[in-house]
Amino acid sequence: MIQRPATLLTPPILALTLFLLTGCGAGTDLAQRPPPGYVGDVAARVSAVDWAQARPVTVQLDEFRFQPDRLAFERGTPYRLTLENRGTVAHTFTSEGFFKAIAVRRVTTAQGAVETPALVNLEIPAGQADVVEFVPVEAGTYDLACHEPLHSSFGMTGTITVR
Ligand SMILES: [Cu+2]
Repeated sequence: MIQRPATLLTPPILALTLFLLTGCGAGTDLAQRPPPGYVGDVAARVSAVDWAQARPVTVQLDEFRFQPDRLAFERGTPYRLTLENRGTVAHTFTSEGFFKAIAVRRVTTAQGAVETPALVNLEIPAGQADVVEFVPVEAGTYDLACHEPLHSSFGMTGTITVR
């Protein structure tokens, strides 16, 4: 059966559009105990580096891209990663592989700071910024994506390399 263009205006599609615009994403999820597969000894790893030397990196998020969308980090170097949502809806910074490859010292959001969490997901509300202080541990190349509905299919993807 051939779908006519008029079906694009049916209520389910309108509901989906509202869902997209209001950004009902996965939400920020910071685990206080590392799930399986995450880096261990996080407290020891983050205390082994000089945070006064942390390198600042900023990624801007908007509809529908990460800028820059290719990130590279070096093992053993402390970073202070600022994720700025300059868009008009919530976006996530999600990379399961990368999150499992780093030791996180602290995540600071509008709700406050969380010490040594395991990152499961980061959702940044429109107009806000999260700051992630971390040390890369495992080398690899990891996929980055926004997990808000359909955003990755609109091109909101990237790559993170740890050397
Ligand atoms: Cu997004």
